[in-house]
Amino acid sequence: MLVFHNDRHALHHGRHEMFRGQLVPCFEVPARADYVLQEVRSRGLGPVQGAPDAPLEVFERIHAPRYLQFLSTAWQEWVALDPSNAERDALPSYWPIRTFRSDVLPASFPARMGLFSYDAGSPITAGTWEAARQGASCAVAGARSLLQGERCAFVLTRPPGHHAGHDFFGGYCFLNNGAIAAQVLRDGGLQRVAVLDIDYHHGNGTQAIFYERADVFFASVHGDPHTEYPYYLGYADERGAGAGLGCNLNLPLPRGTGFDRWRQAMADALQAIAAWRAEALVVSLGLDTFAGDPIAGFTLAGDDYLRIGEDLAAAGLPTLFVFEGGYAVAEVGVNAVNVLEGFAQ
Ligand code: SP5
Ligand code: ZN
Repeated sequence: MLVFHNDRHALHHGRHEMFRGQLVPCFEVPARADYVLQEVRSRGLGPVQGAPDAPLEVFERIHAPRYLQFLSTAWQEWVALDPSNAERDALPSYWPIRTFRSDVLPASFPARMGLFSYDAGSPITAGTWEAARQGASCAVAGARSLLQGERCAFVLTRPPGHHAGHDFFGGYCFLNNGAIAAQVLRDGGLQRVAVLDIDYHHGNGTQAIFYERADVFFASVHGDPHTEYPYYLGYADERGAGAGLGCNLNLPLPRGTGFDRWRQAMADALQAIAAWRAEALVVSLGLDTFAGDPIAGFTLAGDDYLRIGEDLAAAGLPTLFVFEGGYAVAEVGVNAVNVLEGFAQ
């Protein structure tokens, strides 16, 4: 399996996120991707390559130009507020929720931080833009490899992507790598592309991006948002809108769910994707469904990830895997490569 590795991922290295009124060390750390790369290499999954910088126009197929402009200069603006800010990550403090305007673009940098985000857990650091841009370029390259006839490829990048929307960051995500890949597949000539999100957390960004579209099907198996992040999206009654009605499938499961029930939910999602006649599959591959994950609540075991890979292979579609969450750092490499090896065998 081809592996597209973001060799600039460590430039995004958040120090703290807000949790219960305190700044706590970030869960989404560079070591996550390093463990996955180490496991890819030691098990000989396939050749590891980088990717050429994709032009911003490719990202603008998914993200708003003014959002990309903001991200590209956010760190410089943060430091310009006060030179001592260079020692701290940038986090938002204000958000324009109901009754505020979201069409304005305040000159104030903190005001724009809130305009373009939805939580206080996703710090912007000196290298966030560089890392995110290179990761999205890997997603573009991975999608193009499928267009050229590869059966499967793996985009090994962080920061993750599935919580990032058309014009917002959150959930440790800045550019929606999976959505960008799906769009590259569409623009490369495929008519019907499915995104299957198996991260513990609902992929609210991806869902929102494609919610009114009939050409990209979004299916997600995740912790029930009644109790689990991101709380405000991911319910079973969200089925798409307008032309996209029927092209969105959410399968929320209660905290504590084990592999048998989880596996049946993924089978249901794959069944819907097959019935919809998808031509290619993008898998948002989160490993935070693992029993040992520090911020999630399912109870999957290491070997279960081999079965997941086998089940995905049985769907018989060209498949692009995109790395998302998974915070049991020492195990995330084995679990990720179990899926990929299960698929490739
Ligand atoms: C890509 C991805 O998996 N993003 C997840 C973002 C979750 N952010 C909220 C984390 C809530 C932390 N709860 C900590 C419980 C510690 N015992
Ligand atoms: Zn997650």
